[in-house]
Amino acid sequence: MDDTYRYLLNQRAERGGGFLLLLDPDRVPVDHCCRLAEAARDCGVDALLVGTSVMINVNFTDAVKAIKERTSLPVILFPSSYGQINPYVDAMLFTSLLSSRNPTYLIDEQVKGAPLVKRCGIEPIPTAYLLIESGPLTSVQYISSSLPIPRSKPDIACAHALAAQYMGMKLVYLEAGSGAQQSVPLEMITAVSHYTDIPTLVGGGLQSPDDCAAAIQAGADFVVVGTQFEESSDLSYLTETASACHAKHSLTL
Ligand code: 1GP
Repeated sequence: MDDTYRYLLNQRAERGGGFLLLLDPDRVPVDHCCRLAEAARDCGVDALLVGTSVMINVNFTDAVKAIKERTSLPVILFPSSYGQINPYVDAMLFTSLLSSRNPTYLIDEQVKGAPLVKRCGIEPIPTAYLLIESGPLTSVQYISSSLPIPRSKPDIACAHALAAQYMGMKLVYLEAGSGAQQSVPLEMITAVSHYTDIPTLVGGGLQSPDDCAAAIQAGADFVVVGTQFEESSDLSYLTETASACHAKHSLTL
């Protein structure tokens, strides 16, 4: 039942860090997402995340099906709404926006989505989603009507992450927001990873392989990158980014 979660933990243990490529088929042409999906495994990507903050353009379910058909990597749904749940994913970050005090994203979306997850046979991975202050207002802050955790307050992030652990969640996602001006502070990543026992994902505003390597060195278990590959088909850059997240590989190069 927890095949994808175990797979992620194994990848992280074997490679010294994990790289999750985020594909947003609503913002990016589906053909481009499919090309990346096809190349991802050979480039060293550990798994694909699919999701979008607002559905405007495509039939999301058809787009996810097309992506899934192009890869043997696990495809993990990272939805902003229960309306994105579909049967073509292997697993789903079953997130609760714990940094918010807005009940819609703390519990309401989850109640609406849970029966769909069960019906579709998707592996739910309970995930605490924490928004971190990152400069100008991000889409996710705006859509969720919630305040991010101040970037100079790692202790507040730690308290949220520990609460998530005590509630049985399996991942903590420190999120600066897609295209964020500033990524999650390294001190905060280190503080959270030392303070809790559950693996951390870090994403938002990571702009280079060096940024990704720094997040992993600071204590992130997995790094999530989306925007950098929305327009680029540079597969050597994708390989370089994946390898920067795999601390064991970088140390042996
Ligand atoms: C957004 O953390 C992800 O939810 C990825 O962010 O698009 O800035 O890489 P970027």
